[in-house]
Amino acid sequence: LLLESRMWNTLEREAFEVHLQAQVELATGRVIGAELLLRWHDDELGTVEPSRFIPIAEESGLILPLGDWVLARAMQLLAEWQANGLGALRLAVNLSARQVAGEALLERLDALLAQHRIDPSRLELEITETAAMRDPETTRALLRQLRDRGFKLAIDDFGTGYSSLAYLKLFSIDRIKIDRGFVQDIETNPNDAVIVAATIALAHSLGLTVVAEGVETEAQYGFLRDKRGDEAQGFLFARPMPVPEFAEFIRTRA
Ligand code: G
Ligand code: G
Ligand code: MN
Ligand code: NA
Repeated sequence: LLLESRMWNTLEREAFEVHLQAQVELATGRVIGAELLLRWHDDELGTVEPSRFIPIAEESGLILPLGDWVLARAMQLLAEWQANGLGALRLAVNLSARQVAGEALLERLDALLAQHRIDPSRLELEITETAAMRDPETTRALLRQLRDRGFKLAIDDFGTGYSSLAYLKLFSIDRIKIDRGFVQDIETNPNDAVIVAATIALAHSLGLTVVAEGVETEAQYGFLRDKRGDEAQGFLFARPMPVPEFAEFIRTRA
Protein backbone atom coordinates (compact mmCIF):
# COMPACT_ATOMS: atom_id res chain seq x y z
CA LEU A 1 0.00 0.00 0.00
CA LEU A 2 2.89 2.31 0.71
CA LEU A 3 4.36 1.52 -2.66
CA GLU A 4 1.02 2.21 -4.31
CA SER A 5 0.53 5.60 -2.68
CA ARG A 6 4.12 6.59 -3.45
CA MET A 7 3.50 5.62 -7.06
CA TRP A 8 0.41 7.84 -7.32
CA ASN A 9 2.41 10.64 -5.80
CA THR A 10 5.23 10.12 -8.30
CA LEU A 11 2.81 10.06 -11.21
CA GLU A 12 1.14 13.29 -10.08
CA ARG A 13 4.52 14.98 -9.94
CA GLU A 14 5.46 13.44 -13.30
CA ALA A 15 8.55 12.13 -11.56
CA PHE A 16 8.81 8.75 -13.23
CA GLU A 17 11.78 8.55 -15.55
CA VAL A 18 12.23 6.87 -18.86
CA HIS A 19 15.34 5.13 -20.05
CA LEU A 20 16.09 4.07 -23.60
CA GLN A 21 17.83 0.89 -24.70
CA ALA A 22 19.21 0.80 -28.22
CA GLN A 23 18.16 -1.78 -30.78
CA VAL A 24 20.66 -2.60 -33.53
CA GLU A 25 20.39 -4.12 -36.98
CA LEU A 26 22.26 -7.44 -36.82
CA ALA A 27 23.74 -7.31 -40.31
CA THR A 28 25.30 -3.86 -39.92
CA GLY A 29 25.41 -3.09 -36.20
CA ARG A 30 23.58 0.16 -36.90
CA VAL A 31 21.27 1.53 -34.20
CA ILE A 32 17.78 1.55 -35.67
CA GLY A 33 15.74 2.42 -32.63
CA ALA A 34 15.19 1.99 -28.92
CA GLU A 35 12.89 0.48 -26.33
CA LEU A 36 11.49 2.81 -23.71
CA LEU A 37 11.79 1.41 -20.17
CA LEU A 38 10.30 3.01 -17.07
CA ARG A 39 12.51 3.85 -14.12
CA TRP A 40 11.46 4.94 -10.65
CA HIS A 41 13.62 6.52 -8.01
CA ASP A 42 11.63 7.46 -4.92
CA ASP A 43 13.06 9.78 -2.27
CA GLU A 44 11.95 7.51 0.56
CA LEU A 45 12.05 4.07 -1.04
CA GLY A 46 15.11 4.54 -3.22
CA THR A 47 15.27 2.87 -6.61
CA VAL A 48 12.36 0.53 -7.21
CA GLU A 49 12.70 -2.02 -10.01
CA PRO A 50 9.97 -2.22 -12.67
CA SER A 51 9.63 -5.93 -11.99
CA ARG A 52 8.40 -4.84 -8.54
CA PHE A 53 6.29 -1.79 -9.29
CA ILE A 54 4.73 -2.74 -12.65
CA PRO A 55 2.78 -5.69 -11.18
CA ILE A 56 1.50 -3.46 -8.36
CA ALA A 57 0.57 -0.74 -10.83
CA GLU A 58 -1.19 -3.37 -12.90
CA GLU A 59 -3.13 -4.70 -9.92
CA SER A 60 -4.20 -1.30 -8.61
CA GLY A 61 -5.21 0.17 -11.95
CA LEU A 62 -2.51 2.82 -11.74
CA ILE A 63 -0.99 1.26 -14.84
CA LEU A 64 -3.69 2.96 -16.95
CA PRO A 65 -2.75 6.59 -16.17
CA LEU A 66 0.91 5.57 -15.97
CA GLY A 67 0.65 3.87 -19.35
CA ASP A 68 -0.97 7.02 -20.77
CA TRP A 69 1.91 9.07 -19.42
CA VAL A 70 4.41 6.70 -21.04
CA LEU A 71 2.63 6.95 -24.40
CA ALA A 72 2.61 10.75 -24.21
CA ARG A 73 6.31 10.75 -23.33
CA ALA A 74 7.01 8.43 -26.27
CA MET A 75 5.19 10.67 -28.75
CA GLN A 76 7.02 13.68 -27.38
CA LEU A 77 10.35 11.90 -27.89
CA LEU A 78 9.46 10.90 -31.43
CA ALA A 79 8.51 14.50 -32.21
CA GLU A 80 11.88 15.66 -30.85
CA TRP A 81 13.75 13.06 -32.89
CA GLN A 82 11.85 14.12 -35.99
CA ALA A 83 12.80 17.74 -35.37
CA ASN A 84 16.46 16.83 -34.76
CA GLY A 85 17.14 14.73 -37.83
CA LEU A 86 16.63 11.42 -36.00
CA GLY A 87 13.23 10.77 -37.59
CA ALA A 88 14.29 7.38 -38.92
CA LEU A 89 14.60 5.91 -35.43
CA ARG A 90 11.83 3.71 -34.12
CA LEU A 91 10.67 3.80 -30.52
CA ALA A 92 9.17 0.72 -28.85
CA VAL A 93 6.94 0.99 -25.77
CA ASN A 94 5.55 -1.75 -23.54
CA LEU A 95 1.79 -2.06 -23.17
CA SER A 96 0.43 -3.72 -20.05
CA ALA A 97 -2.27 -6.38 -20.08
CA ARG A 98 -4.76 -3.86 -18.73
CA GLN A 99 -4.06 -1.33 -21.46
CA VAL A 100 -4.64 -4.08 -24.01
CA ALA A 101 -7.89 -5.20 -22.37
CA GLY A 102 -9.27 -1.67 -21.81
CA GLU A 103 -11.32 0.47 -24.18
CA ALA A 104 -9.38 3.70 -23.91
CA LEU A 105 -6.15 2.90 -25.74
CA LEU A 106 -7.22 3.75 -29.28
CA GLU A 107 -8.80 7.04 -28.27
CA ARG A 108 -5.74 7.96 -26.29
CA LEU A 109 -3.41 7.20 -29.19
CA ASP A 110 -5.61 9.11 -31.64
CA ALA A 111 -5.53 12.17 -29.40
CA LEU A 112 -1.74 11.96 -29.08
CA LEU A 113 -1.29 11.54 -32.82
CA ALA A 114 -3.42 14.63 -33.46
CA GLN A 115 -1.38 16.56 -30.92
CA HIS A 116 2.13 15.53 -31.97
CA ARG A 117 1.76 14.78 -35.69
CA ILE A 118 4.39 12.08 -35.63
CA ASP A 119 4.67 9.27 -38.16
CA PRO A 120 2.81 6.37 -36.46
CA SER A 121 5.07 3.83 -38.12
CA ARG A 122 7.91 5.10 -35.88
CA LEU A 123 6.05 3.90 -32.78
CA GLU A 124 6.11 0.20 -31.98
CA LEU A 125 3.72 -1.18 -29.38
CA GLU A 126 4.97 -4.25 -27.51
CA ILE A 127 2.44 -6.69 -26.13
CA THR A 128 3.58 -9.71 -24.17
CA GLU A 129 2.60 -13.08 -25.47
CA THR A 130 0.77 -13.74 -22.21
CA ALA A 131 -1.25 -10.50 -22.34
CA ALA A 132 -2.13 -11.07 -25.98
CA MET A 133 -3.44 -14.57 -25.30
CA ARG A 134 -5.61 -13.63 -22.32
CA ASP A 135 -8.52 -12.77 -24.59
CA PRO A 136 -7.40 -13.55 -28.14
CA GLU A 137 -10.54 -12.21 -29.85
CA THR A 138 -10.34 -8.82 -28.14
CA THR A 139 -6.61 -8.66 -28.84
CA ARG A 140 -7.16 -9.52 -32.47
CA ALA A 141 -9.67 -6.69 -32.94
CA LEU A 142 -7.48 -4.17 -31.13
CA LEU A 143 -4.32 -5.08 -33.03
CA ARG A 144 -6.13 -4.78 -36.36
CA GLN A 145 -7.25 -1.24 -35.44
CA LEU A 146 -3.80 -0.25 -34.22
CA ARG A 147 -2.22 -1.54 -37.40
CA ASP A 148 -4.81 0.30 -39.52
CA ARG A 149 -3.56 3.49 -37.93
CA GLY A 150 -0.02 2.67 -38.99
CA PHE A 151 1.53 1.69 -35.67
CA LYS A 152 4.01 -1.20 -35.58
CA LEU A 153 3.20 -4.13 -33.35
CA ALA A 154 5.53 -6.56 -31.62
CA ILE A 155 4.96 -9.62 -29.46
CA ASP A 156 7.25 -9.30 -26.43
CA ASP A 157 8.81 -12.13 -24.39
CA PHE A 158 8.10 -14.54 -27.21
CA GLY A 159 8.51 -18.17 -26.17
CA THR A 160 7.61 -17.72 -22.51
CA GLY A 161 3.90 -18.40 -23.01
CA TYR A 162 2.17 -21.40 -24.47
CA SER A 163 1.13 -20.19 -27.90
CA SER A 164 2.68 -21.10 -31.22
CA LEU A 165 3.96 -18.57 -33.68
CA ALA A 166 1.51 -19.91 -36.27
CA TYR A 167 -1.31 -19.03 -33.88
CA LEU A 168 0.07 -15.61 -33.04
CA LYS A 169 0.21 -14.87 -36.73
CA LEU A 170 -3.61 -14.74 -36.63
CA PHE A 171 -2.94 -11.39 -34.97
CA SER A 172 -1.93 -8.58 -37.20
CA ILE A 173 1.69 -8.09 -36.03
CA ASP A 174 5.01 -7.02 -37.50
CA ARG A 175 7.66 -8.46 -35.22
CA ILE A 176 8.42 -10.85 -32.43
CA LYS A 177 10.93 -10.32 -29.66
CA ILE A 178 12.61 -13.58 -28.70
CA ASP A 179 12.80 -13.70 -24.92
CA ARG A 180 16.23 -13.30 -23.44
CA GLY A 181 15.88 -16.61 -21.61
CA PHE A 182 16.50 -18.38 -24.93
CA VAL A 183 19.27 -16.06 -26.12
CA GLN A 184 21.18 -16.34 -22.85
CA ASP A 185 21.88 -20.07 -23.27
CA ILE A 186 22.41 -20.23 -27.05
CA GLU A 187 26.04 -21.26 -26.58
CA THR A 188 25.51 -23.80 -23.81
CA ASN A 189 22.10 -25.29 -24.46
CA PRO A 190 21.69 -26.96 -27.87
CA ASN A 191 17.92 -26.97 -27.44
CA ASP A 192 17.82 -23.20 -27.04
CA ALA A 193 20.05 -22.76 -30.09
CA VAL A 194 17.67 -24.91 -32.14
CA ILE A 195 14.62 -23.07 -30.81
CA VAL A 196 16.07 -19.65 -31.64
CA ALA A 197 17.16 -20.68 -35.15
CA ALA A 198 13.78 -22.31 -35.86
CA THR A 199 11.87 -19.31 -34.48
CA ILE A 200 13.76 -16.95 -36.79
CA ALA A 201 13.10 -19.17 -39.80
CA LEU A 202 9.41 -19.62 -38.99
CA ALA A 203 8.93 -15.91 -38.27
CA HIS A 204 10.48 -15.04 -41.62
CA SER A 205 8.33 -17.54 -43.46
CA LEU A 206 5.29 -15.84 -41.87
CA GLY A 207 6.51 -12.41 -42.99
CA LEU A 208 7.57 -11.24 -39.51
CA THR A 209 10.85 -9.76 -38.41
CA VAL A 210 12.69 -10.88 -35.28
CA VAL A 211 14.37 -8.96 -32.48
CA ALA A 212 16.55 -10.99 -30.11
CA GLU A 213 16.55 -9.69 -26.55
CA GLY A 214 19.26 -9.88 -23.93
CA VAL A 215 22.28 -10.22 -26.23
CA GLU A 216 25.33 -10.01 -23.97
CA THR A 217 28.18 -11.74 -25.83
CA GLU A 218 29.89 -11.61 -29.21
CA ALA A 219 29.17 -15.33 -29.60
CA GLN A 220 25.43 -14.76 -29.20
CA TYR A 221 25.64 -11.88 -31.66
CA GLY A 222 27.49 -14.08 -34.16
CA PHE A 223 25.00 -16.90 -33.83
CA LEU A 224 22.04 -14.57 -34.42
CA ARG A 225 23.73 -13.02 -37.44
CA ASP A 226 24.44 -16.48 -38.90
CA LYS A 227 20.81 -17.43 -38.46
CA ARG A 228 19.74 -14.24 -40.24
CA GLY A 229 18.02 -12.64 -37.27
CA ASP A 230 16.98 -9.06 -38.04
CA GLU A 231 17.72 -7.03 -34.94
CA ALA A 232 19.06 -7.32 -31.42
CA GLN A 233 18.95 -5.59 -28.09
CA GLY A 234 21.17 -6.22 -25.09
CA PHE A 235 24.00 -5.16 -22.85
CA LEU A 236 26.55 -6.04 -25.56
CA PHE A 237 25.36 -2.98 -27.50
CA ALA A 238 23.99 -0.70 -24.80
CA ARG A 239 22.34 -0.70 -21.40
CA PRO A 240 19.11 1.18 -20.91
CA MET A 241 20.19 4.82 -20.43
CA PRO A 242 18.69 8.23 -19.68
CA VAL A 243 17.33 10.12 -22.69
CA PRO A 244 20.13 12.73 -22.98
CA GLU A 245 22.75 9.97 -22.85
CA PHE A 246 20.95 8.10 -25.60
CA ALA A 247 21.07 11.12 -27.90
CA GLU A 248 24.80 11.32 -27.25
CA PHE A 249 25.20 7.58 -27.80
CA ILE A 250 23.50 7.85 -31.20
CA ARG A 251 25.74 10.71 -32.26
CA THR A 252 28.99 9.01 -31.29
CA ARG A 253 28.00 5.67 -32.83
CA ALA A 254 26.51 6.83 -36.10
O1 G B 1 13.98 -2.48 -17.57
P1 G B 1 13.69 -3.78 -16.88
O2 G B 1 14.36 -5.02 -17.39
O3 G B 1 14.00 -3.69 -15.43
O4 G B 1 12.11 -3.98 -17.01
C1 G B 1 11.48 -4.99 -16.32
C2 G B 1 10.08 -5.21 -16.85
O5 G B 1 9.30 -4.02 -16.72
C3 G B 1 10.06 -5.60 -18.30
O6 G B 1 9.27 -6.76 -18.42
C4 G B 1 9.41 -4.46 -18.99
O7 G B 1 8.60 -4.92 -20.04
C5 G B 1 8.57 -3.81 -17.90
N1 G B 1 8.40 -2.40 -18.22
C6 G B 1 9.35 -1.46 -18.30
N2 G B 1 8.81 -0.27 -18.68
C7 G B 1 7.49 -0.48 -18.84
C8 G B 1 6.38 0.34 -19.25
O8 G B 1 6.50 1.53 -19.58
N3 G B 1 5.15 -0.24 -19.27
C9 G B 1 4.96 -1.55 -18.94
N4 G B 1 3.72 -2.03 -18.97
N5 G B 1 5.97 -2.35 -18.58
C10 G B 1 7.22 -1.83 -18.54
O1 G C 1 10.00 -5.50 -21.92
P1 G C 1 11.01 -6.56 -21.56
O2 G C 1 10.51 -7.62 -20.65
O3 G C 1 11.65 -7.16 -22.75
O4 G C 1 12.12 -5.74 -20.77
C1 G C 1 13.42 -5.68 -21.17
C2 G C 1 14.24 -5.92 -19.93
O5 G C 1 15.43 -6.62 -20.22
C3 G C 1 14.66 -4.62 -19.27
O6 G C 1 14.47 -4.78 -17.91
C4 G C 1 16.14 -4.52 -19.55
O7 G C 1 16.83 -3.85 -18.52
C5 G C 1 16.53 -5.99 -19.62
N1 G C 1 17.68 -6.23 -20.45
C6 G C 1 17.96 -5.63 -21.62
N2 G C 1 19.11 -6.13 -22.17
C7 G C 1 19.54 -7.06 -21.30
C8 G C 1 20.69 -7.93 -21.32
O8 G C 1 21.52 -7.96 -22.24
N3 G C 1 20.81 -8.78 -20.27
C9 G C 1 19.91 -8.81 -19.23
N4 G C 1 20.14 -9.66 -18.24
N5 G C 1 18.84 -8.00 -19.20
C10 G C 1 18.64 -7.15 -20.23
MN1 MN D 1 9.64 -5.10 -23.87
NA1 NA E 1 10.82 -9.00 -23.17
